[in-house]
Amino acid sequence: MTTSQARALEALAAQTIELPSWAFGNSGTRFKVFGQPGVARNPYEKLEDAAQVHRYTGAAPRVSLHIPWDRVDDFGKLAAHAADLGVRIGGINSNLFQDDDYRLGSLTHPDEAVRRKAVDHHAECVEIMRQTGSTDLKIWLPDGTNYPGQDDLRARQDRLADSLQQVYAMLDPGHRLLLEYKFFEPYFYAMDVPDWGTSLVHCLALGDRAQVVLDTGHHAPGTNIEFIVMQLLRLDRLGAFDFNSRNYADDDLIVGSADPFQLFRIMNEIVAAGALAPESGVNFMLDQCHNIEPKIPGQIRSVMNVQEATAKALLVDREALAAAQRSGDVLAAHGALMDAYSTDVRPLLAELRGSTGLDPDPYAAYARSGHQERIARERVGGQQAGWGA
Ligand code: PSV
Ligand code: MN
Repeated sequence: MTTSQARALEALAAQTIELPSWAFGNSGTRFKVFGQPGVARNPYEKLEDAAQVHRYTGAAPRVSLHIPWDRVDDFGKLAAHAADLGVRIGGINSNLFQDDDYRLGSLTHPDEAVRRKAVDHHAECVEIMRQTGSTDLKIWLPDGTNYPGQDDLRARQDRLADSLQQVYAMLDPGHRLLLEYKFFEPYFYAMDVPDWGTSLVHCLALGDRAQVVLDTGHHAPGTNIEFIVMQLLRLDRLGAFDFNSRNYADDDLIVGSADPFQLFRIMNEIVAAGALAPESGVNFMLDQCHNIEPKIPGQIRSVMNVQEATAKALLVDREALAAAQRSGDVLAAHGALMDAYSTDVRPLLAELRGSTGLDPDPYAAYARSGHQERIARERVGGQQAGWGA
């Protein structure tokens, strides 16, 4: 084994990826939600499914919750259940997009009473963070307008800044506020946090513990996402990723499926900035929906895709790359990246898994385990969980 492979193995052993609870519920498009046998019926079962992903990959020890979808009577009990399963609760996602009061906005709404309701929802989320040991409050702001003139764009920003300030003030010292941006949907003229610049401006105004969330599906086609990654890292404001793939809109497909090269380029910026280390604070999360494929294997595949892109980024010969860049050798510099990207890293990852007692092929090991058949058999009756339920 070369030194660079050994170093890559060490870094890969420390990498973790956070799973979304909602990936284990039924999901679909506005046209159809396809149910699947054995789908989790409550947050406890979602955690059991997530724990399977961790069991076979060894790299997914945390689960994000979405409130109110994952509301339970006793969050301490839910956290203990997670611990029993060998995982823990990750970020707490607030939900500002499924209440009739939010038709014209939530944290930006013209009516003070609606803004208060949206702010208060975060008090519940912060309390859940305390009860589950979570450190991240994640806010995706669905607010926006559909028509020019519908509302005053600047006043909405001012109201948002004020609401976020109130939410930030609720946090405990070890907590972070993570603000996600998205350029369109559910509104189609002007979103109130459409881009990383707007998210960053609000985070800078809030304080050090406010950071930007980059969801890979939330950009216009052709956007150079790795540039944004680099810039946010440079400013120490990249809090987390929501990883997924897009072909057209916010498709929420398996990360690395539509454009594995883009995922490699993103991970290359991460590795180059030393941000892979857990201490960097960048939380690598998935935000995906498995509408037609089975959910647990879909998440396993996703974790493996992130690991593969990371392994390739770790194999970039940084010295050769820097030398080529310094001497202006365009093709040698590009070649240094492409050599790493073209490397088959599956044997290296198999070795990583073998060294920790895991099956070298998590996907096949899960398929052989009989778990999928067992949950299909046992989880009968009750209401299957769903995105939005
Ligand atoms: C919005 O499209 C988003 O990316 C936010 O992260 C939400 O919390 C999530 O999707 C829900 O699936
Ligand atoms: Mn997201």
